[in-house]
Amino acid sequence: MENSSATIHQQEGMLSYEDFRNEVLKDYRVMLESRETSLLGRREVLTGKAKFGIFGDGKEMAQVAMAKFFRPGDWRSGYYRDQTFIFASGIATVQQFFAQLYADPDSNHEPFSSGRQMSSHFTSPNFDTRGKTLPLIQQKNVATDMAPTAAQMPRSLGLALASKLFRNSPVLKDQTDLSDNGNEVCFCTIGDASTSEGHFWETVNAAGVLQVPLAIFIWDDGYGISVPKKYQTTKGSISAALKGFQKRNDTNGIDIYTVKGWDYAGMCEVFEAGLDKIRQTHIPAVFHVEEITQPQGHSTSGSHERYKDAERLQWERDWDCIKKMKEWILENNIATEDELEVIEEGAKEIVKQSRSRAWEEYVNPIKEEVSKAVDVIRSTIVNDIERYNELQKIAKGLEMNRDVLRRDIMHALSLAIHAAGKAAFADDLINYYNEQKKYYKSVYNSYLYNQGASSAMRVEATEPVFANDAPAINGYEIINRYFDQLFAHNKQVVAFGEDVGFIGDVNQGFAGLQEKHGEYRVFDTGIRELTIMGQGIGLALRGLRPIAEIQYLDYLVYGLQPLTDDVATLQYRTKGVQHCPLIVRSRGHRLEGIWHSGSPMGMIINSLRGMHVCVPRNMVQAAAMYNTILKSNDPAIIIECLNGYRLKEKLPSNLLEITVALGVPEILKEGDDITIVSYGSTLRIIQDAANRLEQHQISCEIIDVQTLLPFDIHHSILESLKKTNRIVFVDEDVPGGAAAYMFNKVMEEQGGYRWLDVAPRTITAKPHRPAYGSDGDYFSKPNAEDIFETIMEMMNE
Ligand SMILES: Cc1ncc(C[n+]2csc(CCOP(=O)(O)OP(=O)(O)O)c2C)c(N)n1
Ligand SMILES: [Mg+2]
Repeated sequence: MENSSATIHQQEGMLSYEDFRNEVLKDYRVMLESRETSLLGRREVLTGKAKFGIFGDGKEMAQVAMAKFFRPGDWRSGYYRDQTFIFASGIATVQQFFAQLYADPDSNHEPFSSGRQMSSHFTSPNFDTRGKTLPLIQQKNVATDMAPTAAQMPRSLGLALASKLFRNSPVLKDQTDLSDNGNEVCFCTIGDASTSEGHFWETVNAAGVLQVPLAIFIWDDGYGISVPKKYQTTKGSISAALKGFQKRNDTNGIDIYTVKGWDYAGMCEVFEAGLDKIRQTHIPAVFHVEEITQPQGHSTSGSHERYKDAERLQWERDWDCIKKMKEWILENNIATEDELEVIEEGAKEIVKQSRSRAWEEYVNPIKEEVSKAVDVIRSTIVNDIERYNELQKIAKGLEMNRDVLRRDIMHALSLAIHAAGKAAFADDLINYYNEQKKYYKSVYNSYLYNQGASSAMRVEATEPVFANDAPAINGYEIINRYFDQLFAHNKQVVAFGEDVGFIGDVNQGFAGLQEKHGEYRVFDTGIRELTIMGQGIGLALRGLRPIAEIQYLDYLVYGLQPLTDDVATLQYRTKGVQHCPLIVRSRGHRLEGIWHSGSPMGMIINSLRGMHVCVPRNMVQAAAMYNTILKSNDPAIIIECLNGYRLKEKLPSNLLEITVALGVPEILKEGDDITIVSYGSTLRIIQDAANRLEQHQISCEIIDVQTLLPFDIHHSILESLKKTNRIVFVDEDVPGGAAAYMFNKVMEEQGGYRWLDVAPRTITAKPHRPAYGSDGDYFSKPNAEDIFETIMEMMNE
């Protein structure tokens, strides 16, 4: 230890001793403020002022050390223990931390999630209000946090990969607002126990293969809640377990460093050298930070005395990083005990004040809303003394409630409306209730989707134009020509996935395009759907326009977690602050057998609220959907028809201009007797059935919904139903899946039940997976006979 101050002094290079000393004392202060935040934060929960707390106590020293090397342009993708790093980097104030702990919905107080996320979930904006990327190179960036363990891993890979593309892709050289020649490092943090997740291993492997500037910091406090390392990690040490990934001179791989979470000088030294190397070489690294403590246990939900023995608890007290920092400062004569005491007292005071300000700012608006509601209730005029007394009682109850929340206001107003009864002059009361309802809706229910200028909902339809001699070519050739033009036109676009690069995807959509547009624009990945999605998320957050491919829709399940937890919730959980314009490309519905015919659309639309779900029936329509999404900053999944690549389609002459308006169905065939609602491959089978029905004088109106999310926003299906009075919803999902969703939309949301002459139906696939072979397909998926017979039955009812 004796030489440590000399080492750090040297390593700080140009720093004068005074600067060095100030730097150390500043770090000590930030550590103390952060610790005090954790201590007071826990108290706020235990006294009922906040609902749940999770804090970064014990990890302070490692994080002030790491933050020294976090530069503008860099990205952090971490988890809920990183408050100290965030404070040290100037991304959040202690007051904002408390505002989040209280769930303050005002974005001026809590700019990361507007009270929607629990404590320690930070965010930086990446697009401006007009939808243009911000100069990300000038700010310290944070991919907004998530609670699922290791969920930050897949996107970390993409955030780091972006640097590699910016450094190597010739077309991106001029993107100097987004990258400084790929010098940006992604700082990823993870707990020791969360390294047990597959996400961690898939990411580390991919980073070792790709050679991207990813720095993974593992906070090793020995536990995942109560479960110790011996049940989590082979050999009880993640750095030992990772040994085979270690890079040698003649291989790719990762660098591995181990440091101690109480050794300030040691960590500063290793982090500085390690991060410099990552920045320069793009060789990823793991920093295994061992011997970290957790003074208050995992969260406010329990106490760690339940699972740590006396010896461990004593060890945690002895090796607490704040105690160690103080000892080190004193041993090295950097400051005196008295000087440190001043810093300690100052830190406590600052946190106390920040907490009080955050609380005041949080409760004052609620108090005002309460007093307004009380006034409105009190001033409601009723003729009946009983009703009058009841209203006064409700008002008083609300006024006297010391832990009042907004839900109590709504409850009181609702009680008051009913107490006032119909005869009263209760208009003001009712109006106020409705106004507040609307206001709270904007507070708590807005921004599931982009509400700004860059929303895909603003894109209008542009129809394809066909020249007189337009050739009819295979579907895969249409999409191939489209992608070719797209790469030439939009340099932010990159496409990748299994077999996407060299052979140009299994159905040749990208055939020849790697050769033509370069290996940094169209490229292969390993078989790793989870991190293919993560790759796409990270690239999109950094301002690129990734098309990330899932080879078959059946395998989306492997990559679904980052889509449902990260992409789909992104707008909502940041209240529109962060955008992730990712396009997931896949292909599905019918072809062959149990894992190549899937159409799990119910699963998709239920798990991906917050993304657009586009279901083209052919490749011209698919191209139009890519264009629509690319004109916006919204994420989407576009599911092409597996059996559509070899069907002939006429080639439009305006492939790059065509667009689809999302949520606007297309009437494929007009008819009078029955409305058939569907999408994708099934439409071709419906056409066959409709032709046969036509011979029985039954006229079918066939509607392609085009997109499932959003769904028929102008209620055009209802208009059709008003004409036909009969409706059937057809798709290839299981019973109760997406067809039931469409049914619900039209019957309940559009009020379609009022226009029915016969019971509406859904025709779906069987509940089992589809059997192999053409007969397997016929008897597993809806077929023309099913549709014909169901409709005949409906006509005879
Ligand atoms: C996917 C998932 N599984 C379980 C949980 C519940 N959970 C939250 S934190 C945690 C332990 C994480 O331990 P570790 O990674 O060591 O981080 P630490 O909290 O110790 O810093 C668990 C099991 C979760 N959030 N996400
Ligand atoms: Mg842990």
